[in-house]
Amino acid sequence: MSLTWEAKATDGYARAGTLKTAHGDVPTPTFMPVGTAATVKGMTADAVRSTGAGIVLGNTYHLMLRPGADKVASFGGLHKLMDWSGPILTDSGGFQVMSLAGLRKLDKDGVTFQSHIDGSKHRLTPEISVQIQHKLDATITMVLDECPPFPVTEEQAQSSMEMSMRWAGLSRDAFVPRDGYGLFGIVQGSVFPDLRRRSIDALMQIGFEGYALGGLAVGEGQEMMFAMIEATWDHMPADKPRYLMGVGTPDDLLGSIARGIDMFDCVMPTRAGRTGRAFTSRGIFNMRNARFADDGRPLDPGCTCLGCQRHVRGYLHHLFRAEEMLGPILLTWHNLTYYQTVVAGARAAILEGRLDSYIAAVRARWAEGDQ
Ligand code: PRF
Ligand code: ZN
Repeated sequence: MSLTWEAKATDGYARAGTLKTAHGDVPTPTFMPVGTAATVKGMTADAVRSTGAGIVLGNTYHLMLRPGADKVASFGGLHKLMDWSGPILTDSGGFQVMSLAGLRKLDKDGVTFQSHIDGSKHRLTPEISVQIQHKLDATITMVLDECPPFPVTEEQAQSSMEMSMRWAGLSRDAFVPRDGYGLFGIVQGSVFPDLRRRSIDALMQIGFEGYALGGLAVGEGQEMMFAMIEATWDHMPADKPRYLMGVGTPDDLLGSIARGIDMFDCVMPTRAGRTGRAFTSRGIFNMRNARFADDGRPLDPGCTCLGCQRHVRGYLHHLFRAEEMLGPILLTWHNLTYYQTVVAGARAAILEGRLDSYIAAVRARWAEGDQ
């Protein structure tokens, strides 16, 4: 049987559940660290596990170009290569082609593009994307879709969505089912609730193990993004996981969890960590800031990460100023731990029917700051 998701409790629109896969169970809501190139940058798999992560994300686009899907398969798949025995979700590539590739040409059957690494020519179709994700041994395969830019006219959003729905059917046909593995559809339709509802209907006709919301967090703003989740909540199948792609800040996560989202991925905690930005229970700090030079406190006193357990803020500040590689490593580790802590706290609150007060308390601490 394909992977399943089971609800444990609800609180308003929010859901706490369990994703059951061939590579283990994951409590939801869950945040998936981004391991684009078969690595969560700067982190060993043990370090990623220590943050509380239960599932990580990989990228078809990057891995097909380097080291290549056949190469990954020859090493026994992405889990083995990365030393990550838990589930892995891979994105399908279309979104990354549009944001990263050189020359690219979209047609009704797929996209032809030039590698951003060496300019070589490649093609992705729904079938090719699914086949690559099989070679990578993705626990969760994503359908190939097109994410329209924002803003876009309703006419353009409609024809793009209809193409993505046709591709979703072709992706389903190409997907070879295996026990504990699954294929997720991706809802498109930009900021047009009617298009999004039609997209969901089209995906449900095909049938998927999970439903992702794509085409959001592309510049429409948090309010509009939340409005789209709300507008489609009762259209989504209640017994399948809901994945909001490429989101977001801790505040985005809390607001989206309250609106029924079960899964997230985002480069934010890792990318911010590499540039000295820390997400903490007292808000966002830039560790390069001179105010941390003589600060002898742990970054976030309640945090369980290695950096917060063993080091002071003044050390992190020094590492970033001196451009030492341990700075990005420790801050990536911390940020991922903080994201997992926020989401695990939300899950515990849903199970106890107190999500609203949990969110209010987390937001109040951010507003208070640390001075
Ligand atoms: N589609 C896919 N991956 C994505 C997105 C999408 O729309 C987004 C949009 N935020 C992030 N990643 N396939
Ligand atoms: Zn920490």
